[in-house]
Amino acid sequence: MQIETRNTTPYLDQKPGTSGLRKKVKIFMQENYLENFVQSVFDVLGDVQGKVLVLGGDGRYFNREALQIIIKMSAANGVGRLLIGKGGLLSTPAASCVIRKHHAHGGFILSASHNPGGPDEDFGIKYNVTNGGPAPESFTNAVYARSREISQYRIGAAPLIDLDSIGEFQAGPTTVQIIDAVEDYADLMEHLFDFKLISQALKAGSITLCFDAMHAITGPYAKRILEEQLGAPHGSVINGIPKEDFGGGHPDPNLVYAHELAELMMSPNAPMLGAASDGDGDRNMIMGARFFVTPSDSVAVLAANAHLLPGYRGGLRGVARSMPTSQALDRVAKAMGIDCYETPTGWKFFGNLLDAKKITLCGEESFGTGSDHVREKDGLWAVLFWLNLVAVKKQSVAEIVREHWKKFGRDYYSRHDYEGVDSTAAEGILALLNGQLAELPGKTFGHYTVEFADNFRYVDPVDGSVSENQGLRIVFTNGSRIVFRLSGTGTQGATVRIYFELYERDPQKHGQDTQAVLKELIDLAESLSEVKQRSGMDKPTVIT
Ligand code: G16
Repeated sequence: MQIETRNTTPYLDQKPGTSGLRKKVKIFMQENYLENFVQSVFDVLGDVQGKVLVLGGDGRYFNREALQIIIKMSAANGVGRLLIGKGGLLSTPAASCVIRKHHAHGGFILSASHNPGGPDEDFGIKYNVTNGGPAPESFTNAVYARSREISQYRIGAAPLIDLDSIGEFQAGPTTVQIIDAVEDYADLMEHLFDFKLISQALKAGSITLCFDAMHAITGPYAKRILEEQLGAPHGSVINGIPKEDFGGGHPDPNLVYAHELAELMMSPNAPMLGAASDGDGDRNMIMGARFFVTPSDSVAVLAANAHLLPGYRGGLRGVARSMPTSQALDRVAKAMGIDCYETPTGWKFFGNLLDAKKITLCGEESFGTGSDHVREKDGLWAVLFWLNLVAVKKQSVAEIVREHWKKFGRDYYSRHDYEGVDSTAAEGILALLNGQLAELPGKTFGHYTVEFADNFRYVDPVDGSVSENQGLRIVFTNGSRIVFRLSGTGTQGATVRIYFELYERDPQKHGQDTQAVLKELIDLAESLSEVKQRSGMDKPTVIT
């Protein structure tokens, strides 16, 4: 195979965000744009001679073309073996699973997650390291620095690889192995959950299920595991064929974008469990019949009940949540006598805690839940966890959550997003708030007195690394909170996220409307931040 070293000029905008580099497809299709980023990763990795890398993506537009480029560049950079999911597909948690199981050096995951796909939409790429998790900030910062000075990249003249045939091919020094995208992941799930019990309940009809794959990557995984292995009736998985443009939809599993499922679950014909996953399969939304489980509650319920499931019978070492996620998990941890860590937003921050065996389970408000089985959040895993729980407890989803609130109290929780805000205006909103933080403690607004207000700073308890500017939080004396931050995953303008939380111990008050309960905090946040005037929007674009 002939190896070519091509000259290139740097792009200055290749800074990875919360989870890898995400941009419009058209940006990625610019000359050498993808090549520059991939070579920057190889340059930071150093010697990859003979090493194993995993490759796969969520199947969105440009996935296949990008994979062929990365295969040629891997060969030119001396990679020993590439493991690639059939069809170029691997869900993000499955990629993490394959990296770990096959002791790979790392892997490239091609996805812009929950962002829409298609020629005018989004594409993304991220590198995961040996533990199967997203590369830490030190690595992504080094890649960014490299991308700003890159002058050459290496590419091999390898023929196009048939991504749709399982088997081995040679691309110069690199063996390219096309693997079943689902198998390793499905094996792992079988070890964590009581497949026999779930299967009996599904076949007997004592549990009914609808899983919305949103035309994205989890279709093949859900069909194989839920329908073929566990015996859920055919049709339990809807929108199960991955499409390059996700059927024109927005593959984000929340009440707004997963509306087909949400409508079914709110109808009289609702099955017992409704669930959806996102573009790359790492997010999940859980619903019961006419009942929505907030992601913050979901991780708390899972932690409180983990001991009932085969993979977690030994108990939990500790748990973790991202800072804006509600404190429902902290209450469970306290009752169990285990540590609960508070990390910045971004799954990468859980990796060290999992590797150091400080935690077993973790979750985020952004529809992410996971455990030490892989180093990514895992959508289908969460669905199987809930299925197993419903089968063991023989209760509905709503009953399980209400019982949980009765025991621990309820954290009313909501996130308001203002999407597509002019970047300067969005930064102005955060700057305005930042300037007020020092004066807020001790001030009273209606029913709320500020206990403290700060710009969240994280010191990793494992390696001591420091992450600054991770969101502004205003914490009140009654434990309520308002958190403000800018999203790190958008590709157009800025997204201002405002998170609200109010704790209610009294079970008599657990049945109220969330937005109504949070109204005073919402009004306060809007007035302190001037978000409406400065964004020019009279309401949030998405409320979850
Ligand atoms: C990514 C990260 C998550 C994060 C989410 C939202 O998820 O892995 O840890 O919570 O983005 O981040 P932001 O609030 O900055 O937009 P995904 O599913 O997009 O890969």
